[in-house]
Amino acid sequence: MKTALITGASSGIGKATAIRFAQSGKYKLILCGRREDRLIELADELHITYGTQSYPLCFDIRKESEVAAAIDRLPKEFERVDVLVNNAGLALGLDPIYDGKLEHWETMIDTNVKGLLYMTRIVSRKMVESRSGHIINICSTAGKEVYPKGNVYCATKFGVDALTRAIRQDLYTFGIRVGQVSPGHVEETEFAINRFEGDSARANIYSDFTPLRAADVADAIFYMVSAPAHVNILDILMTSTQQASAGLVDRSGRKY
Ligand code: NDP
Ligand code: 8X3
Repeated sequence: MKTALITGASSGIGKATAIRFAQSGKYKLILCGRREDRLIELADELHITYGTQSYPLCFDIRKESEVAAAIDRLPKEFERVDVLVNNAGLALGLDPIYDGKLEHWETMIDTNVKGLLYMTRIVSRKMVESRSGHIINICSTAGKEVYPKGNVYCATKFGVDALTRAIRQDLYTFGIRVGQVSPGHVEETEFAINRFEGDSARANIYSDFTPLRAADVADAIFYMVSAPAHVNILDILMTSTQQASAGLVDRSGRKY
């Protein structure tokens, strides 16, 4: 049985990914996030529904010392991580550069870029030793094209896009696979409500078109890990049928 570590498993895409891996019956799971109650609840649910063995691991990914301590306290049966899904991340605000909030910028950079780096550094070391493993980053269409007021969030996702390709070049000779999924708008997540800091009117961005669902992204991630060992999928760029680019969304109603 392989072990998959999923960051940001307490909500949205990470939670859906945990459920998808559990459904396969082929993985033990390390479920990461800051909200321990959510991780415990998910671990219980996966155990009852699918018989999955999960280990909730609570830490703030922005703090390197917490990341290191968390990986250090993994019990023996979860020590070897075969799949790392670097999913934890967020957007904060939608402001022109001159109105940007420094705390928003720092939180996005610390979480989306530095947190991903802390996780990858520590977990990839063990993968290099064992000459195997698979790392999947969650990028975004925001890592492919910028949009007005997306400035720093887009920059962090362009950073993820560059890191995925750079990490691939560092690890391919060790038999470690590296790739990313780059989704457009995804509902069944807390992404929009967090971006607009609880303002539900501003966060109401999915009512006039059908976006991707968190489970669609989870399916793509699971497809990547399920490909034969000699196949490395570098990037799955995916949007809903009603979204053609960051700025092109058919908002004529929910069609699906
Ligand atoms: P959610 O807000 O639903 O989930 C974000 C997850 O990240 C939560 O589980 C949260 O856990 C975790 N997280 C955030 N900050 C930290 C932190 N400091 N330390 C540890 N964990 C943290 O959003 P999504 O599921 O949508 O987001 C997942 C990823 O998908 C992100 O990287 C996002 O940028 C990306 N994405 C999202 C899209 C969308 O439209 N929804 C589209 C494209 C990409 P907790 O709060 O418990 O710590
Ligand atoms: C999330 C998609 O377009 O809101 O990464 O930036 S978008």
